[in-house]
Amino acid sequence: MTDRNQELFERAARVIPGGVNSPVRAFRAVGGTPRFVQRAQGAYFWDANGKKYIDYIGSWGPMILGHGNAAVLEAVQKAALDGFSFGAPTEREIELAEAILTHVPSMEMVRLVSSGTEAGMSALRLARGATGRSKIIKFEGCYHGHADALLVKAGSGLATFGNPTSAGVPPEVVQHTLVLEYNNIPQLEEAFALHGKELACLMIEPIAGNMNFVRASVPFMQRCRELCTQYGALLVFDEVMTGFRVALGSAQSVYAKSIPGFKPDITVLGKVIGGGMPLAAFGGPRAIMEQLAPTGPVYQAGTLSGNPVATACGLATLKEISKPGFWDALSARTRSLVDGLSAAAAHAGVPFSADCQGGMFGFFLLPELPHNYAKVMTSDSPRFNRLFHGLLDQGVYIAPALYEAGFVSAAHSETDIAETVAAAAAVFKQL
Ligand code: KE4
Repeated sequence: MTDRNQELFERAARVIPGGVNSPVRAFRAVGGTPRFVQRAQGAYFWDANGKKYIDYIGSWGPMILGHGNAAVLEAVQKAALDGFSFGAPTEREIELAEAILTHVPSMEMVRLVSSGTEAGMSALRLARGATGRSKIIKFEGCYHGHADALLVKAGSGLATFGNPTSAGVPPEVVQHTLVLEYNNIPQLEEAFALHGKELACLMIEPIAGNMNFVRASVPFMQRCRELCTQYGALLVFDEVMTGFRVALGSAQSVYAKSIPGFKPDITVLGKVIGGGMPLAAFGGPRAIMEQLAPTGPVYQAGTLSGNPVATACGLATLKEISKPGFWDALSARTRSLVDGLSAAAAHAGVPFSADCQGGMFGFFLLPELPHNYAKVMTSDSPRFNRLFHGLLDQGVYIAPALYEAGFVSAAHSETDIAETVAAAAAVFKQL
């Protein structure tokens, strides 16, 4: 039988670099042929051969309600009939902004944009504009979109500034970016002692979903907050992935439970707030946000910012996830998956550690949860790839890379979880 995924992949590669519009989709890390999605519904999608998969990517986070949620679909269809895009303000942008601010009290104002990269890039420019400083801190293993200044890997050591991770990024663009080790408090303190007064911001993924699933420890996060305050740098929370995904109040509400009064200065959001449509945002206190054009000197703009169809999708999504009981049910479902996988791995004698929060999870073929990038990368990559393909063959679709997180939606049933665990148990036995 002809494999339509393979046919489409070969055809795509003739006209689109690598056959994909975002590199991780090409299966380069795991090998094999990407599955071309024909359609999706609820917790599932069907590929070009008509094969059904239980979907644990959900567009890398946005599809928290599952695919084709009826209320969201109705809102999008209605909005589309009223017009696709105006380049002029609409009431629904206000409604979405108000909904976001309701659940993220650290923000008094928010600017809507079209992608997480755009939001992170703009937040960085805002932090630099608001402080008049150029230097920034990011952490190895955290990804904040592909803006030049953030495509940086660790330098040769502490206090040496980063080197570009991508061709096309001039060294002078990353000369102000200091890359530190996640969860390393002594190194953080040393960096602030050396550069604190020149730092515009520290940008961090509070739960690093781009290292699969690594939490910033509470003491580490507390020191990030204290040192930013002490030196006048802004704490920028990149919650593109964790925002409205790990909790209704996002990851910052999880840290506020352990650190009384905890708030970042700027928050970057995306994914869930667009419900699968191109929409992201960044926000913070009024005094910072009013530095943005047209009220302030920091320029930022976008043709499709606050797009009327995307805001309808996002607003309907936020409305659904704000309903009573939503988070208890989603968290329980995710926990059920993680516990089931852990038990299956233990039964098969496979080293395994996992963690989850709300509708986001991660697991490692390591006996203990790693706490930084170097540890994550000690994972047995070939073994992960065999697990990935073993699951894929059984119709379970997890991230095609060991450093990516996984996502459960409200549409995933306990039956889906049981089928997933059974599929994993079969693969663990021969891993
Ligand atoms: P986008 O520009 O892809 O919308 O967002 C960039 C971004 C920013 N910050 C964080 C914490 C993110 O996770 C992302 C994007 N996440 C990846 C998944 N690791 C998107 C998938 C992809 O690149 O295709």
